[in-house]
Amino acid sequence: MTDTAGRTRLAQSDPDIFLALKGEEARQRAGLELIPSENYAFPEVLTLLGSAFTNKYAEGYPGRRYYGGQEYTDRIETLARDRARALFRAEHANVQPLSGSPMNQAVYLGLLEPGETILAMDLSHGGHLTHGAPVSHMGRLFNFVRYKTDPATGAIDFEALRKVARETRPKLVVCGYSSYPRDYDYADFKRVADEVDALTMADVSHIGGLIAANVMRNPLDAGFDIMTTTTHKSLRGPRGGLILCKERFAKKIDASVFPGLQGGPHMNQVAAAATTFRLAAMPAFQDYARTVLANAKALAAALVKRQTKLVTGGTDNHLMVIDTVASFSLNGAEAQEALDRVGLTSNKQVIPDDPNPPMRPSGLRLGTPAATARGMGADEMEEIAAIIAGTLAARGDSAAEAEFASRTRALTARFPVPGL
Ligand code: DSN
Repeated sequence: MTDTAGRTRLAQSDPDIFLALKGEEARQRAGLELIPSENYAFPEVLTLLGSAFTNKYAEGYPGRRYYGGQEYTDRIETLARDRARALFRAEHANVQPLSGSPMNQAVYLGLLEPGETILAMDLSHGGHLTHGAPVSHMGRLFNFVRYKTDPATGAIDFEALRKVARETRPKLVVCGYSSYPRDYDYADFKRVADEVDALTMADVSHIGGLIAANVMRNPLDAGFDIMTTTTHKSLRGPRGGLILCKERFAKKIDASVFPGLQGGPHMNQVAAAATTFRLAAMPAFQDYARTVLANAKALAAALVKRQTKLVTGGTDNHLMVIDTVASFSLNGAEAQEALDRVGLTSNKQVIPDDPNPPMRPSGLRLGTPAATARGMGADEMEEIAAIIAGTLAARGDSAAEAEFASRTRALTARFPVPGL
């Protein structure tokens, strides 16, 4: 809620929540988000999320809804779909998934039968929960089989992947990641999938904005059948999901999202997604995306210069993973907590075949989309790396941490948070 009248009312009617809101805003201003999946939404997005569209039910699709009063909801959803198709060079777009998990579930449930086989990346090697982790419902419903990265290079091992594909004959090959710091050659995935007659799906949730800006490869250009992305990460839009596919899957995907999996779409989110797709097509967004990548390279290099060991040695995208055990003799949880104390927000992260458990893993994940949205560049990446490496090397020394915390505050004071 950004309007003054609404804030004044909230302060009176629910002071507890109002104070928490103020606290979170202050935390976001004074600290710095380095979690690679987080970002600062465009100010226009914040306005639309708190708009009249939140009041409206709109089950169905434009021109075919179950309730009346759809003049403007039809208009925004049609614009959102058309803009998404143009932005990503897709034949069909569904903009209704409420977030990333239902988005991927809708694809699996729409195109496969329960029990069928899906080949996807191992979670500790960079995959995602919705790619069939045993703790997820999808992991129980479908038969997920795994590919991994090569321990020597840290890159996807395509020979091993081909071998698993031939042995297990998956119906769907999924690629996409939440902690893999490299780019993919999507044509390689497509070749393996074609050999075994499997469909191809790329979950590009982390890099959707970088693909929209054409600074990273687009799997649809390599002939992928399906591409999914969340809209709130590198795209800077509302929390939500987007499914892009070939026209021949359009009917099945639409029916799977609604009525298969979801009820009423969140039309405030659809409106905000439509505006996000327009903003992401602008030259300023391409500059932003290029800077996200340049900043990631600069941050990685500045960390390596300070004796920090990165998984795969560096990055080709917006994220990197520090092996905190090898670099600082700290587990990922201890490292995350130390950085929290100096105002840098990161997340503990499992590393490939991590011997340690997920709540106390061996790594820490960092990314540059949010810092770049505040306008930070190469000089700031150098300072952030110095604060990170210095804090982790200080291993809980409170005087050193106080010094690094004041350096973080000095940095963030110069770069306002967009929209706050
Ligand atoms: N939570 C997101 C991430 O951090 O990668 C993905 O769901």
